Amino acid sequence: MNSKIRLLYILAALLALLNFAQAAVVINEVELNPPGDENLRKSTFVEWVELYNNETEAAFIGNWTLTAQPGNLTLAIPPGAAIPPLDHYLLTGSGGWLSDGNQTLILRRADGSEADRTPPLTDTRDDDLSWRRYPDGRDTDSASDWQLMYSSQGF
Ligand SMILES: [Ca+2]
Ligand SMILES: [Ca+2]
Ligand SMILES: [Ca+2]
Repeated sequence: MNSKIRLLYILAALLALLNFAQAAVVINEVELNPPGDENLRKSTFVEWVELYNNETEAAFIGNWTLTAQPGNLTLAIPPGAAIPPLDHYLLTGSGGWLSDGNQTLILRRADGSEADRTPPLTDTRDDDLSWRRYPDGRDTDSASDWQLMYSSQGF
C-alpha cells in the first residue's frame, strides 16, 4: 500500500472513532410541559426526556447522568442500563423536575465527559407538543435540529 493511501485509511479510521465518541447517544426528545399540572403535589403528570442511540450497536449508558440547567438537579441512569441499536430510552423524574422555560439538559457519560446537550428549550403550551430532534437522532450541533412537534414518547 502506498503511504498516501495508508494515511487516508488512518484518517478515515480516526474520523469513525471521533464520530462514535461524539454522536452515539443523544438527547432526542424533551417534554417540559406535559398536558395537566405536573407541579401539583403527587401529580400524575410528569416531564420526561428521551435518549436515542444513533449507532447500529447497543449503547451502554449505566451510571450516565442527566443534568438540568438552570437548577442543579441531576438524574442518574441505573448501572447496567443499555439502549438497543437505533432505539430509545426514557427518563422521568417526579412531577415538576423540569422547568417550562429556558431549560438546558446535559447528558454526561459515566466518566463525567459530556455526551450531548440541548439548546435552551421553552414549552409554555400545556399540551402534547414536545421538543424533538427531527428526524430521530439528527445532530448537526444546530438549534434547527430541534422542532416543537407532537410527542412520540419512547419511540
Ligand atoms: Ca403541564
Ligand atoms: Ca408539551
Ligand atoms: Ca420520540
